[in-house]
Amino acid sequence: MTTPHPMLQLTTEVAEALSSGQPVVALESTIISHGMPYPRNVGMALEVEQIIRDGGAVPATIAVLDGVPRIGLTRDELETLATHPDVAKVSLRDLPYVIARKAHGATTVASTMRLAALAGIRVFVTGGLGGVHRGAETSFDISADLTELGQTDVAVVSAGVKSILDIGLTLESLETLGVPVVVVGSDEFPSFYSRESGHAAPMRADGAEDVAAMMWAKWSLGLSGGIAVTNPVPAEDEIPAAEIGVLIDRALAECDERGIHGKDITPFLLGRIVELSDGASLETNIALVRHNARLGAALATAYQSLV
Ligand code: PSU
Ligand code: MN
Repeated sequence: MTTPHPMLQLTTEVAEALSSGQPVVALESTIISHGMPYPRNVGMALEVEQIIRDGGAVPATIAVLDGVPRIGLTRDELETLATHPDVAKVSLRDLPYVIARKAHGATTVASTMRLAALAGIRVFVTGGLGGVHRGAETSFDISADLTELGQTDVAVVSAGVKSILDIGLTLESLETLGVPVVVVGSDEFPSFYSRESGHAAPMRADGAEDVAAMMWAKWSLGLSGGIAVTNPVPAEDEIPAAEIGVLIDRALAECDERGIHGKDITPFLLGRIVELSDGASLETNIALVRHNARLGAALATAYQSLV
């Protein structure tokens, strides 16, 4: 077992689970503070923790509170993240700033991965990954989620990459970075709201044991970096790609018109897509996070039995 970094504060439950070799699943907090409206965000956060417990693992939601990187949060702390107006979106580059200023921060996939790894957690569940934005050839807007996947040893369960991003370029980047992208139970890479993206699955696995065996093989060989474990949204919850595509294009055009850029792009687009879809995209988002939590608990359990 890795000794957690002394600057982290773990809950007793998470610390005991890690030291006794029980499965632990990390969860991010940007999805709570900047990814969904209140009160659905806090409802989702609590529900996902319960799904992970029901799956036999211990949940560890990660955030920075008063400048302290926290691994595992109380219900009140989740509520704070969901409602507090001054919770910054914290990617990898922002960690030193929020820690030094003793501020609150909601961690993205990139920073959650790094803090999870520093705690000794190998499985992390989220909704969607960041990636290469459309137009990145001029904007250079490429999420630090990708470079982090290239270097930090955590398996990240997501429902793929939204078509607010350039899915093809995101897959190319992940290949360059040496990141295995494995789709569970499908031959097509999904696009978050939909099971389809028009891109083939780079690799396919059929269940948590298959993915756990890849984690073991990668890290036993000393191949550092993450694994993008992609879990397509269940068919009954998906929004057809063509239907959501129209709304995504409209939200992207508005983003341009308003001159929104940098770290504000993803939260703006997510919020607008919820409005434009009359809330349907939020229901799909919550359903796919639940589905990912079930897989994450099974994956942490399967991996723990190999190490
Ligand atoms: N995609 C979603 N929901 C989210 C995010 C992405 O469907 O909440 C968040 C995640 O925290 C992800 C971050 O790591 O946005 C990526 O932001 P950026 O593109 O600024 O790196
Ligand atoms: Mn960006």
